[in-house]
Formats: sequence, structure tokens, C-alpha cells
Amino acid sequence: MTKKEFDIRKKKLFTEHEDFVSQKNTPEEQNNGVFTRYRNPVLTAEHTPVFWRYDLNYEANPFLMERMGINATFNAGAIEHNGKIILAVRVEGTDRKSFFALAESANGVDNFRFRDYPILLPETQNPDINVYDMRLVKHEDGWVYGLFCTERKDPSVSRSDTSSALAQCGIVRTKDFSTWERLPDLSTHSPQQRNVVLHPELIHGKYAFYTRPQDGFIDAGSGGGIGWGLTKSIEHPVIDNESIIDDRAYHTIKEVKNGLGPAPIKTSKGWLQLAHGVRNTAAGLRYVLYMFMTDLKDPSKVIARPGGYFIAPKNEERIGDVSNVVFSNGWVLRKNGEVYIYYASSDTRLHVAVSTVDQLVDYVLHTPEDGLRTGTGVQDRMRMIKKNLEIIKAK
Ligand code: M1P
Repeated sequence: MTKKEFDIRKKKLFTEHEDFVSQKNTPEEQNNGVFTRYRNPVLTAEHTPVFWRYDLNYEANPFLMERMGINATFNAGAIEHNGKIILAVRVEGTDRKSFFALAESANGVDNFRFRDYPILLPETQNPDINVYDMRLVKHEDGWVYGLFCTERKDPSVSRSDTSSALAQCGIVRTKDFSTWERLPDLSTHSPQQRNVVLHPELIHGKYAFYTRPQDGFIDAGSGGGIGWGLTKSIEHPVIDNESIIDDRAYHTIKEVKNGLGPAPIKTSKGWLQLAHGVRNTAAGLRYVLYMFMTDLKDPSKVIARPGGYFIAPKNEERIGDVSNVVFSNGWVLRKNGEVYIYYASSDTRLHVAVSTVDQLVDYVLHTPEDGLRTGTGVQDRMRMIKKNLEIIKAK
């Protein structure tokens, strides 16, 4: 490639990228009254800057090759800061390793731009092999915390086992989204922790964590369920007692495992909680989102459990690196009462769905609970059908 050709192609790469990331996003016309999906994903691998992927130096890269590809952008923490939506995105390189990068948008539904550099996460004495799924939490102590999964090779397995991993909860905090302070990893009695979330308020003067204790990296084993634990210090976070507040259950959308999504949203009725539930199918695991509500004074007490899923993979969301998955670790309550729910599909791309606090509270409080049997579900449905037919016939 001549230098002239190189420069033309380089310019085209930037023009095409700019056209792509500045596309307007619009809400879907049809919705179920609970939330509205937006048509385009808010982030894909193609949204990452050209200069993250291509070496733009002619001498070093005369074919203008993508030197360091990006495989996916998904599972993002979310927060509103200075009027903008900031996402802490799980970006996965073609080398399979994930890292975090901040992407910002003024309206939260399109035009997300990555900051020039990804986050270079400070490490502990035991360096992370992989990090993912950061939950951003504005805590009442004044810090913004980022809780994420840190994964390292399991030291207890044989040398030939190159897959077994140990997952634990890593913690960073910031006040300006530029400098990040690393705190020690959360210590619990569980051999595996993923989907750990910090509650935004102190409980009896202590930091409160939602956990997900597991026996194995993939299998919940005798563990599982969404746990709850308190620690006196965030600088030395140790949870001695973990209790399960939302367990797995036979023949439900969370039969195999579950885990909390983002930090809960406070409402006048209780804490709105968003989580994912996993069940097994002949085609592999299926991840869906579900909601519940916990008590305002005691957030470990579940006070409402709408049955079934809240969001499930739809159309192209069903396909990706890990198909049949939706996962969320970020949502934002806006001043006007709207809630922007950032959810990823099939570990590949990130979407937004919009609802309001009023709609979500109504959904959580008035959707019948899963009776755990076909018979109870049919009875609930028949009650509604009967009332509906009376309304229809009265016309
Ligand atoms: O691949 C689906 C999801 O699997 C994990 O979730 P869980 O810990 O509940 O199994 C996470 O690694 C998540 O990142 C991923 O999207």
C-alpha cells in the first residue's frame, strides 16, 4: 500500500466510524407497558475508537491492519454524572481478556463516545488475570465505587487443568472518574464470588453487600442465591456472615443460578432490585432479567417478587458469543423519573430499554408471584381473564 493509499484508507476508517457512532437511536413502537426497548444497540465492538484497534503509523503498519482487535462491548455499570450518562463498559479484546473503559453520552440512548484511554486498573498483590462486570455505585460516604469480578487461575488444580478459575470481588473507588483507588478484594467464606454489589447506604453504620456465593466457577453447587452481608470497613472488607435473601428455585427462571444486577434504586415503596436468573435448556444456559423489591429499612428483606422474567433475549439479542443471554449490571434513575436500563445481549453488545420508576414499582408490586406450580399460574391467569371478560362484555 502506498502512503497515499494508506492515508485515504485511514481517513475513510475515521469517517465511517464517526458516521456509525453518531447514528440516532429511536424507541421501538411496540412495548409491553413495562419498558420500551431502543432499536439499535448503544455500544458494539465497532463503537470502540479506531485508534484502539489500528496502528496508524505507516512505517509500522504499512497494510493498515487492525493490530489489536476488539471482540465485544457488553455488561456495563452505569451512572449519571454532571448531566451525562457514564458507562463503565466491559470491553473484550480478541485475546479474550476484558478490561474497563468509560463511554459517555449526553442523552443516554445514542452517541456514546469512549474516552481516549481505557481504565488501567490498579492491582493488588495478586494480579487479576481477567476483570469484568463493574457495578458503579454512588455511595452515601461520598465515593463512587466500582465493584467487579476479578478472576485468577485456581491454584489448587493440577497443571493440566488450564480452565479452572477462582472468581472474587474486586473493589475500586473514585471521585472524578479519572483516578481509581484499588481496595482489597472482598473477603467472604465462599470459594467463588461473582455479581457482588454494594448497597448505596450504610446499614447500622456498616457497608452492606449483595453477594453470590458459589461452590464452583460455573456451578452454584450447594451455594448460589443472592446473598447479603455486612462489613465494618470498606478499606478491609470482610464478611463473616452471609445470608441468602433470594434463593434459586426449582422450575423457575432462576433454577440454576441467579445474581444481582446493578445497585438498587430507592423508591417510596422499597428498593427496586434488578437481577439475572439462569435456567438450563437442551441448547445450554438461558439468562433472563427479573426484578424484586426489598424493604426500605431492611434491604435484605424481600417484600415483592413478581413472577417470571422482566426482560428476555429477543430477535438478534439471542445470538452472540454466549447465545440466549441478557445480563444487566447498570441502570440510571433520571431526575424526571425515567429509568434507563442498560442490558447486554449474548455477551456481545449493549442495549438500552427505558421505563419509569412508577411503571417499575407498579410492575413489581402488582405482577403475581410465581406460585411454583402450573396450577397456581393457571388460577392467577383465570382470575384476570374472568375480570377482563366482564369488562369486555359490559361494553
Ligand atoms: O455468560 C453469561 C454471563 O455469565 C456470568 O454470569 P453468572 O456469574 O451469573 O454465571 C458472568 O460472567 C457474566 O459476565 C456473563 O454475561
